[in-house]
Amino acid sequence: MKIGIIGLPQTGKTTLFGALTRGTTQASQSKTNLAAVGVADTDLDYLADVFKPKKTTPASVEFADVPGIPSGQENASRRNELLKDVKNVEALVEVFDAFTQVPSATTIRDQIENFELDLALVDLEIVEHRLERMKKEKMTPLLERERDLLSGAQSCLSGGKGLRSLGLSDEDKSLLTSYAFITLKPVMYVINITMTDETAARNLEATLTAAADQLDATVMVLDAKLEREIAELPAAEQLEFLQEFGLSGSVIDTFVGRAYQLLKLETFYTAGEDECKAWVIEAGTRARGAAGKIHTDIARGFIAAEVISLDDFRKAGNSFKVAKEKGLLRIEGESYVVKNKEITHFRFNVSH
Ligand SMILES: Nc1nc2c(ncn2[C@@H]2O[C@H](COP(=O)(O)OP(=O)(O)O)[C@@H](O)[C@H]2O)c(=O)[nH]1
Ligand SMILES: [Mg+2]
Repeated sequence: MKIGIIGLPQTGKTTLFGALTRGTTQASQSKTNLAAVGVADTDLDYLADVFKPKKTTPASVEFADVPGIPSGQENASRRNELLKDVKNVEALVEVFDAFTQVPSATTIRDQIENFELDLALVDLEIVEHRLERMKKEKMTPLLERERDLLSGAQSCLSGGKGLRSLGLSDEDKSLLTSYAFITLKPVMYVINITMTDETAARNLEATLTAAADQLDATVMVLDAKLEREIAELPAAEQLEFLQEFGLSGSVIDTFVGRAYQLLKLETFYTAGEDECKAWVIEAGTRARGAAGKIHTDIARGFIAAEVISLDDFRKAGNSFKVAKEKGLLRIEGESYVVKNKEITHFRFNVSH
């Protein structure tokens, strides 16, 4: 599960990437940087507190920090080249410079519109190329449906709007999957400010969020430079630093959590003395599929899933034994749809 960090040059992408990786990665400005970042999770912390395992493994999201994407017609080929690196990402973080000037909601909205326009042109080229070729093809009902969708996409994109704004159904989106349209990917707009006043920043975020009337879009206002400085400090000095600036805390954990939500992912836990681990699944995954995340053998030899919600686990005094006695631990079959944040253990048998 990968998220691409993109934007114009010099907007703070690599600085944000540095904050995400706590400065542990030597980041390049000319090549795409990659790193997996753990998702902070108080429920996993809770389980680790109960079981005191040897190892605790959070869910993680991979971030790709792509070199700056230049604007303007003359840069079209460079833009296409760089955007190849985000073809295979599931969501985008688009970073905007709001630190060189005092940010206003209007100027930020203009920046977002201009950048989206550049991206829309990239998608438009793909759409027009395909529509042209389709003219020579023999039509089937499915191809006709696809052509109609592409025609709709063409008008949307020529109007300078991203495909997100069409609010396509999941079914229509899946017909378009192979095109990997950039403006159809869920997006988080990061407004990179110089943090002076937290309340003002949160207000700006609320204003921009209300204006982001598109589906699959969310807004976060943060100070990438400050976040990186905090991330690189030893834990003991972080609090002191924050107090000095009159700030309540880092927002990097919130950022990663919101990015995870953007991917529409869910989590189930396995918990024990050896390891407490958060496993990542797509919403709607069934028990056998979830088992396969752990090991293909467990999916193959699947017998049953023992499932309990975190709430019920707490009610049972953090004990699987008590939970079983109280009937709170459920036994589910392979087609059970695993719910977000359940503790799930699998019974399996692999005989050859
Ligand atoms: N004042 C200020 N400067 C920033 C901020 N974020 C990035 N910069 C500076 O802007 C320049 C470009 O940042 P960088 O992260 O390399 O941009 P990129 O080209 O988008 O990767 C660097 O000199 C950063 O120190 C910020 O939030 N505030
Ligand atoms: Mg960079």
